Amino acid sequence: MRAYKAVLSLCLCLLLGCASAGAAFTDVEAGSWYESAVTEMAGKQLLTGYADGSFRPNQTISAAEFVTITARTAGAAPGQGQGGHWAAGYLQSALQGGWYDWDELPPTGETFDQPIPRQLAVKVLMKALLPEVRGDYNTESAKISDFSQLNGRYYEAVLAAYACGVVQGDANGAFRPTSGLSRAEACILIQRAQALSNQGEGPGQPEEPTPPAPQPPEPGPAIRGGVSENGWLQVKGAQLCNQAGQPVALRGMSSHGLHWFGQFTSAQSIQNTARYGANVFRVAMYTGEGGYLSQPAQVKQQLIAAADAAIAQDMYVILDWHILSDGDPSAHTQEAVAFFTELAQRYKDCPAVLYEICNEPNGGISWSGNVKPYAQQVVNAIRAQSPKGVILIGSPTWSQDIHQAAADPVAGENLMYTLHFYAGTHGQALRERIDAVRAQGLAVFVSEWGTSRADGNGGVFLNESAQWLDFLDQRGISWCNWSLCDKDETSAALRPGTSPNALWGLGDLTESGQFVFSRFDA
Ligand code: DCB
Repeated sequence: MRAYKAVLSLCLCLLLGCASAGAAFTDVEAGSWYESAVTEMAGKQLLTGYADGSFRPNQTISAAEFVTITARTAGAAPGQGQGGHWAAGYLQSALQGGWYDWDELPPTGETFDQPIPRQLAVKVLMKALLPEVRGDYNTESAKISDFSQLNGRYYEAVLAAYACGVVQGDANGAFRPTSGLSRAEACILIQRAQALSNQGEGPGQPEEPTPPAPQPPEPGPAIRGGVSENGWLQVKGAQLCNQAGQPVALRGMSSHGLHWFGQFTSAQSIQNTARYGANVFRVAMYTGEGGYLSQPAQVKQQLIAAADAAIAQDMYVILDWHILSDGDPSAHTQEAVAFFTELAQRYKDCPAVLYEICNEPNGGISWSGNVKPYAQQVVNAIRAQSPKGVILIGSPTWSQDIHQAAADPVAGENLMYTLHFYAGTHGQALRERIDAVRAQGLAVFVSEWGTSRADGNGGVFLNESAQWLDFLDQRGISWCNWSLCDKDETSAALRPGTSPNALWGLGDLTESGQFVFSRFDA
């Protein structure tokens, strides 16, 4: 059970060169931002994992779990709960202690197993551990970019939590009061509150309270649908599914050309994208245009570094053989076979990796004469190393001719076909084509789309883009947006001059970037 997690941690350890496993849970990575909090709290028996030995750090924490861990941390005794829920006793004592009100978590229990909203979690935490702390309205509310979303009954607790440093904003200064929080995030918050609460009680307390030590940036929302949650992907009929066979949709960014804008595949840039909710990153490695075919060793190293940075963020990652000016993939079959053999060997045990074998075939070529024979050879080469990694296959006319692939598909399992669109150029006709091929059982993955025209510029076409994304969301179709770079073109997500090595606020995102980043968590 959950063998893929052991495989993942092994794979991460190999990739990241970890010295030791270091954690008691099967899925708490040594050296992760939450490892010490989780391990320390488990050591004090404030929390336990699941029966299978996992902790599930990225899973959203329920009200029952959050209140129970907080109550144990505060040393509260369980009361007489009703209804037989495992946490009813602690919930009852929390209610009696005034940590929350009856209507926030009715004792009848119907919401005990629901995600606890962040504003309520912070109220419970502050009431339980730091009831005396207060924050100044003007000073603290100015730190919270979405303060207007906060329900007034949580002002006092949230302002206090900001004032003493228990809570810091996410990458764009937002608190997201009504969202949930992950189990790992909850541990960090509870641990910080406990540390401050112990300081307050300690003997010889200095007159001036010591300001909280500088903290690493607040982790963003748990990546919904990351690798630790979904494991190996599999294609069932027209639908991408997780290891357990449930439908899953990946949403994220494509890099621009690695050899031009490789700086935006840095660990910080990828982490920034993950913090806004993306669970997939596409590494676009141009083959022509001075890319891989001209400088293979260097560009391949860049691709591996980018892939490993995405894997470290619990993201899926697409290795994209980005043909464009070299429109006929079969012109470089040997190079592609050698490249994918090596990469599939490297990542054969890593459930995070997807292979995109020909970005956009174009020019005077055909599906059955050029693209399919190429695809069959590369698929066979990957399968010789990686029995089940998902493979994405392009089609003529810049990966729009999926109907030709549907009529004559490549042999093999876990194969998907890419459909690329640009909202300023492509619309209803391509959407209808997607529905038609899905009805024939073809699995479609939108591995590249833009809010611009097909040339990467013009617009920005946000209404058309929203129509497209609604269409994809309704069908559970995965997508990557073109592109994560600061080039002065409308499809770029970042404003010119954005640092690849700093946190990004909304002001760093272009009009396109703001729209796209708001749609990862559809
Ligand atoms: C695709 C390519 C991608 C290209 C975008 C936007 O091409 F996969 O590499 O990106 O769509 O055109 C653009 C960059 C520019 C760069 C240029 C050349 O945004 O900064 O200068 O690549 O490297 C498509 C997609 C669709 C169509 C045409 C192209 N179409 N195309 O439907 O006509 O001509 O590149």
